[in-house]
Amino acid sequence: MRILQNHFGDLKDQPITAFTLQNDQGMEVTSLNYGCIITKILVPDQNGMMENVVLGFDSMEEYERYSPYFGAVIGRFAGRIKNAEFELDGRIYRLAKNDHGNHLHGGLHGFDKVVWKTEIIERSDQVGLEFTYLSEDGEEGYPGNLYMKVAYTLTNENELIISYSGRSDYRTLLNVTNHSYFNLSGNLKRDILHHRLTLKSDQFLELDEKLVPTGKILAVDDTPFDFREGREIIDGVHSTHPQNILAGYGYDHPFLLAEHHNEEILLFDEESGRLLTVETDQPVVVLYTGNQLLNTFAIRGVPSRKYLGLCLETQGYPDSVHHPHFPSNMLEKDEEFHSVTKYKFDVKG
Ligand code: FUC
Repeated sequence: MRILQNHFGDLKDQPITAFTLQNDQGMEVTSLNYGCIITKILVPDQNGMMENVVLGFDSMEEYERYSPYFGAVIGRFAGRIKNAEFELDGRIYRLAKNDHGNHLHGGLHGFDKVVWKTEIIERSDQVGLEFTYLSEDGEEGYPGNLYMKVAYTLTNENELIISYSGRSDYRTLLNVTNHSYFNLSGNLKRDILHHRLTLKSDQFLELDEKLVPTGKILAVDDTPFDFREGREIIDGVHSTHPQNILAGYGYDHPFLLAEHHNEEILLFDEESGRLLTVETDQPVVVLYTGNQLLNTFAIRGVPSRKYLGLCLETQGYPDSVHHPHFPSNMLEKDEEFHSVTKYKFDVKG
């Protein structure tokens, strides 16, 4: 196993490095110290062909100009916060209104747009990176000096393990995720409409027309939101269910996970044979099927378009601070936040 380092570009005067983790099977994960962005994941198809299975760019300019959070770590708060404000200990905190009057993905300059300190970790059976960042009190409107750690670990079993930790010196909100857009066809040969998703989830959150949770928890039974036996993404695109239409013809929904670290999320592309298994301790996975992907740029030569990738954002409940019946994303002073999501790549004939 090994780790390679290359100069990727510059953010103003700061050099940005691309770190490539390689395991003994030839799997590779490349990520940047900018936003902890995963730019590439190379894994074999059923014929042993190594290809990239995530959306990403080869230059800083493209990330800065076009990226809708491709591969980045999202924080301090993944998803939307209604009206971009919340009350905590009698004080109103105002955040950036960067999404139709609401707050999205930590604001204008979230974890996805900052430079993280990086340390390399090399062990006999795994290689990894540890990213750290101090988000200062008041950054993007949030209280507390928040010390964050994100670790990416690659094993010889073709697993990428992402672990997040955080600690604040003041009560605050924290909800983090990774925003990789997967496309298992390999090098974006096809869109994701025929990817088959299986979820251990009986319920999902209803959204309003601005994609903020209404507070209602809906049952998946007899809807295109029932992935328990597996179904292709295209079902939600052709669906007349108002929730699919409102999401932009597809999915942009938080699913409540009924199990954890037990094959709760499976994504399969039959043509390549690639299977991705995601396991997490987070309560929710947001399935976003790239309904808002613009066609104004190209991704490594492939024109960007709707449904070219899909995100499986393991996280806490969006807008939880306005819904007392949702599990809270409050991080108490000096409390240690810790969470792990594992992405395992296999092939299936
Ligand atoms: C996802 C979605 C949003 C948004 C963004 C780029 O997390 O929930 O609707 O488009 O990513």
